[in-house]
Amino acid sequence: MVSLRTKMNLFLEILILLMSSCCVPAINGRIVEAGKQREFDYFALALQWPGTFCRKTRHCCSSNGCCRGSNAPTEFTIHGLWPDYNDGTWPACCTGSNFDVKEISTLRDALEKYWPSLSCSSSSTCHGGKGLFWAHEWEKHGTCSFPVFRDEYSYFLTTLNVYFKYNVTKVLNEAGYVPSNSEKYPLGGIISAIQNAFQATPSLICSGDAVQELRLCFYKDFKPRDCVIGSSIQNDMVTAKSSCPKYVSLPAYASLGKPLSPSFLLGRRCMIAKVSISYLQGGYFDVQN
Ligand code: U2P
Repeated sequence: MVSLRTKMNLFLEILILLMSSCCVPAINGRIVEAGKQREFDYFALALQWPGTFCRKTRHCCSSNGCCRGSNAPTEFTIHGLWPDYNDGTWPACCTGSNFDVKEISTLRDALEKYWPSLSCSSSSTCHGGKGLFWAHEWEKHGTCSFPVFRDEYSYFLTTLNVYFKYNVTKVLNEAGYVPSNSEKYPLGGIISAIQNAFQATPSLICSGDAVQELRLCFYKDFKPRDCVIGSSIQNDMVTAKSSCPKYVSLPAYASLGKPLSPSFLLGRRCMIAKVSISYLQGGYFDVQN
């Protein structure tokens, strides 16, 4: 016969189990079940175009990449590396792992330059808090990239590597799609330039006619693949899954707000100079401090 004590223990264990596997509210109102999300299908590397993004900037602060005067980014910067499902949905906030900035301290300068926040507001994290843009991306997306990534450092390092290896800004510049506040470019031409370079179809997000974001997609081994599977995007690339019109712009970065103090900019130039990026075979790079 089972004693009352054993019954109580059993009850408590079940209660703890239920609580630890219960639903947690994720960012953007999506409800996810912690620990129960199936493995993702592919990665999307989301890149933002600062020329478009920074036009919306109303406030400046030192953490805002839009506010770096002549050091502001003039190429696509990283938004995030997102594990996605083929049906157009994605997992979010998959573990209880909190972002720890110390884990990426050796990557910090490279992240400031190539993965900057383009706003002054702090970002929501998975567990009800606010934090750095990187904290948001790691907790919301990075934690769902298991088993490809098991830790924060490799998530950020590999994202930088992939970003450098598939240099969208360079491909577009070489095809004649350069930042301009007067030119309009055919969306189909931009998509073709990426397809020719990487043998995969990207997806684009626009704000009006300005390109705001470009997403490159990858299999789990980081070989490029189409962002839209089973769609007519190859035949009807202009209308398929794009928020962009047929002709788009790539706005040039316009200097914002009050220029930051010379000492801030000097400090930044020194930091950036310390980041030496060298490609090793396989696309890995070293960040030397
Ligand atoms: O597109 C608007 C926001 O939805 C999230 N998103 C979109 C596509 C996708 O494949 N995965 C994904 O997470 C992004 O949210 P964020 O990471 O910015 O919180 C995207 O900005």
